[in-house]
Amino acid sequence: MVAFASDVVSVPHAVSNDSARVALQWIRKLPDEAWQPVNLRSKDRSRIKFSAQRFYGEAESWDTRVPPELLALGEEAVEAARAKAPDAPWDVFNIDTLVLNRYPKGKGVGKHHDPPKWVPLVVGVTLYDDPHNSPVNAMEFAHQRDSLVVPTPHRSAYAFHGSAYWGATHARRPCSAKQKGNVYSLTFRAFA
Ligand SMILES: O=C(O)CCC(=O)C(=O)O
Repeated sequence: MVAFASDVVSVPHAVSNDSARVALQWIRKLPDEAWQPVNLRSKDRSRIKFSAQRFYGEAESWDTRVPPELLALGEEAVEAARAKAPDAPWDVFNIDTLVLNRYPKGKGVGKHHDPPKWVPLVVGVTLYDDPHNSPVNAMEFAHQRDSLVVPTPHRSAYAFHGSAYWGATHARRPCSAKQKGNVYSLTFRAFA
């Protein structure tokens, strides 16, 4: 048994088809300039952050609040994840930050820890432009020799907290070359 596995949950169908459709429509309307590199070393314009707090990369154009259309999606996923992980710190998890990543085929995010000063709980929703014609992507959590791969189909959510937040790294596995359109990840967080 992987040591931190009890602090990671996966929820298939965490958000409804309607919620996914509304969120995807909203995301696709964003102007291309809104997408910015993850950090100064990156060339890919793949990230938008909605928060009053600093969280890795910053851009002038980014909003300081989570838009209501996407907050609704986060709250739906929180309810679904909470039912599966009642011991996570939900009582202090007042969503104030959304990190939105878009992954074209072949792209992912390398392993990293999230910064301190945040509630040690992340809820991530994954949406696909073309879920019927794209292989399922995955998140990977790792600590020393232990690793846990969590498939992330369309409309699924994952949540990680506690030892999986502090001890393990997380990464988005590179998306398949066969993927059609983008995969989007919406990670909801709360500043401590
Ligand atoms: O793709 C994901 O769901 C995770 C993204 C992530 O870890 C990050 O943006 O720091």
